[in-house]
Amino acid sequence: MTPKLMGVINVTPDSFSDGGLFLDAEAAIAHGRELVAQGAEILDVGGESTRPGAEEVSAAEERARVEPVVAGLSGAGHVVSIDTSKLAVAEAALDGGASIVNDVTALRGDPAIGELCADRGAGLVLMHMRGSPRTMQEEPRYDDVVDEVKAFLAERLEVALAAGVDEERIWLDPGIGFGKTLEHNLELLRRLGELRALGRPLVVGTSRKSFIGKIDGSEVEERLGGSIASSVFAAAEGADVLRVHDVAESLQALLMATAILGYRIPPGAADGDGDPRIG
Ligand code: HH2
Repeated sequence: MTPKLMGVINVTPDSFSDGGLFLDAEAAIAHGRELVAQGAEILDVGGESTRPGAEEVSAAEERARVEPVVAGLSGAGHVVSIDTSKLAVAEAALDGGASIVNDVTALRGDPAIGELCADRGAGLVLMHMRGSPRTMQEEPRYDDVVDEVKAFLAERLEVALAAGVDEERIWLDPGIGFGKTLEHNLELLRRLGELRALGRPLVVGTSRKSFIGKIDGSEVEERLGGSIASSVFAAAEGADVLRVHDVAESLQALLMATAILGYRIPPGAADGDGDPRIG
């Protein structure tokens, strides 16, 4: 089975790869429809950039950016996740038809997002990040990055469960590029299979990120090859959901890799089809 593709829609002026392209709601909705036509099963709508050093956006501004896009895409029957760490934005998005909250702070920004997801029966993505987007790239250090990310995700999973979120609706993400050096990112991808022991589906986002550029000096718009290679590798190591900007190209690469390798279930893989919306 090929992992699900989560297509990225950044309704921001300053996202690192596509900032300003989809700030207009109609353009963002059209882009979302195009990503679905290309094979995206989930559309991840975000109104605030998490790139290193990004300025924070008020909840009112973030809501104004994402609400029409969430409503337009979920109204057309698409599965929408809201990429936010703010309760008010998450709540408005779920009201507007989103069914998953993608919280890059893993309930550390606004812990009440846990209760919100529990009440609404929404899916929840918990991602590892060291510090906050402003500070995360200041000399990241780990004794063993995989062990530390795994322990963090296990702890955040417990917090989400204590808030009442249905375990079957929780996905975990090692947070590629969030408070990690090149070597940390590579190590996490190389040993991704170790995170299967957490028993929950894994989301992985490598698309266009700067660790690719650190390997070959490529600029953000030149990273398709590295994005695809890392996505295919993550899939082979057991990723269940890949968060990507380039859906058509990623899907073709994944179908090819799957055809060659066949779907292999890594040791310790979670049961079920890994869809938190179904439970
Ligand atoms: N990466 C980004 C944003 N949200 N969410 C999850 N779960 N996993 C990720 O790896 C992840 C994420 C950063 O990418 P992008 O949205 O393209 O850029 P920006 O944050 O600048 O808008």
